[in-house]
Amino acid sequence: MSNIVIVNTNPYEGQKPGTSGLRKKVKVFLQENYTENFIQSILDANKNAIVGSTLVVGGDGRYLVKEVVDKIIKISAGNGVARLLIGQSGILSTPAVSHIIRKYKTLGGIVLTASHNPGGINNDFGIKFNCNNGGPAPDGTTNEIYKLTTAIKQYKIVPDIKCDIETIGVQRFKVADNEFVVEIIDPVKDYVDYMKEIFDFPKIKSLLQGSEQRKPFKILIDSMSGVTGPYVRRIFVQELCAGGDSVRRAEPLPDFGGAHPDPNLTYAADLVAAVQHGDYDFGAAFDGDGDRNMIIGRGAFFVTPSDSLAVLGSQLQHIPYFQRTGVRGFARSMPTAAAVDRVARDLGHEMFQVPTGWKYFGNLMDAGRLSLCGEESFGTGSDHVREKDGVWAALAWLSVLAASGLSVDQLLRNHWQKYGRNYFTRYDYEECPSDPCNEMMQELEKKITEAGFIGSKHTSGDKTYVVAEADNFSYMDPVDRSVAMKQGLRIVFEDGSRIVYRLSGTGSSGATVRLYIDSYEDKDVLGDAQLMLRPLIQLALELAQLPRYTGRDAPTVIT
Ligand code: VG1
Ligand code: CO
Repeated sequence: MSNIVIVNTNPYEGQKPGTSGLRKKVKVFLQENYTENFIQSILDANKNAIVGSTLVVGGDGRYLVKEVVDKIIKISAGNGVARLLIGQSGILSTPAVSHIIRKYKTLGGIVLTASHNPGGINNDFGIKFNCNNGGPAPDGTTNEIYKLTTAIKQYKIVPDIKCDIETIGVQRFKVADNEFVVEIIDPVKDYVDYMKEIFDFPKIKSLLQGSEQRKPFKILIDSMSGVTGPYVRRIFVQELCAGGDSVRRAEPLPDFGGAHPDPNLTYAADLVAAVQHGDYDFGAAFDGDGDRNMIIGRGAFFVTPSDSLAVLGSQLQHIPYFQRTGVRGFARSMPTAAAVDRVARDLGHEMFQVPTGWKYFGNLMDAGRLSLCGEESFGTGSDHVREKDGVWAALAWLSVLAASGLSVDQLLRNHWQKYGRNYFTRYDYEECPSDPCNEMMQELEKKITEAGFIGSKHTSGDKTYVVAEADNFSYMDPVDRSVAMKQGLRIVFEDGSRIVYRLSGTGSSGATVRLYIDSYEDKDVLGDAQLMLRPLIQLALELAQLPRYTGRDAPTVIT
């Protein structure tokens, strides 16, 4: 029998979860009791429900995941949790955690990831709590966790539990007089079974294999050394028989091979080059924890996440899951371009615009009002789980491609022909000094909310824009009526084009400024986004005096 030990501790400042959990440098988490404090606070936020509960635990394979899994086991045991479901070796993708919470009806789960941020001893780690709907904890819960971290005095731990997380199976421990069970599970199986229910695997397989009339459809899937490697191998290689050379970087590495596991044109440039110069019809990349996706077509034709959402929205009838459930509303985060809004209008679905962060979609899904949603930051997903889901998005695209018989770029061109095109770009200025960036946002907010700004005219290049609306975006959840304030500065012009400024809530040091630009064209749909948007970009930089405040004359990443 093992005993519970109560350890005295002191609060740490700054354990406030951001857009998606608590993200800090590994070395911050390594401070004495830092991680223990946060875990204890997560458990305490669940109050009495924690006693006798089941929790899911897993992470993206980055540096420190296994050590923190061990701490979670011991602290859970100390707090009366009855059972943990843990991915073998501590591996579970974020969407897989969401699915497992829902499938086994657990109280929630703890996800160990800093998502698309780099890993390794000198980089980032993260801890996130998901609730019993499988989704990231809403603001109310994360605020409660934060409050608890500011006052914590003790945590409860069972130090002498020795648990082998490398071997699948059930391990039973006696803690005080109760049984504590740890079940090490296959990280991939439940998720793959679910994907086979959602999609028509034989149909995707025959697309990939080709037929007498049609060449095989060649794909290249890049896991970026993140958590999706084992999922991708099982699904694309074993189930869909795509061939071993159709996956790359499919081994999860603690430091992601030194790369930035963020599927965009900058950090997944390798994949883009491979598809551009190789004989591939389709490429996809996923981030560290497997919730983001980037989709490209033959010749590395890039599909913006905003367009990806709109195209999928118009084609859901090809996916068996939606044939069964029907299609309810659509949603996007505020900075995401409004391409999907046009599809929703056309098909008669409800359309929602929420703040940045997947946690805002959960209530709408739980209320049965939302089927498909996405963010411009390479997040796409549906109500099959309560997280965005990279592998799901790739399978959704392959389903649509199989049904239509078209190429990725033909599909996009047809879509633009029908609905017009929302040109979109995002500029990221990563790890800038914080103070000037905060000041920039304050000054800009003042400027755009001053009397006279609405209606003002701004000339850039050969275009003149008239401001129709300007605010700091706020959102009231239509289900529980909770309000999220200050979610990004928006300037909307009379012609519908738009500039959005936000500070990132996922960075671990300094400030990351995000600038989002979009405009709509109904005829001129085949242009180059950077050229089409140039006058607006210029205007956006000037209005905020962004180069002056950030000290940068170019962004770190352009999407
Ligand atoms: C970013 C994205 C946001 C996304 C969040 C989590 O947040 O902009 O759309 O939901 O990351 O994604 P921010 O606050 O840095 O802009 V992930 O893949 O970290 O779970
Ligand atoms: Co992620």
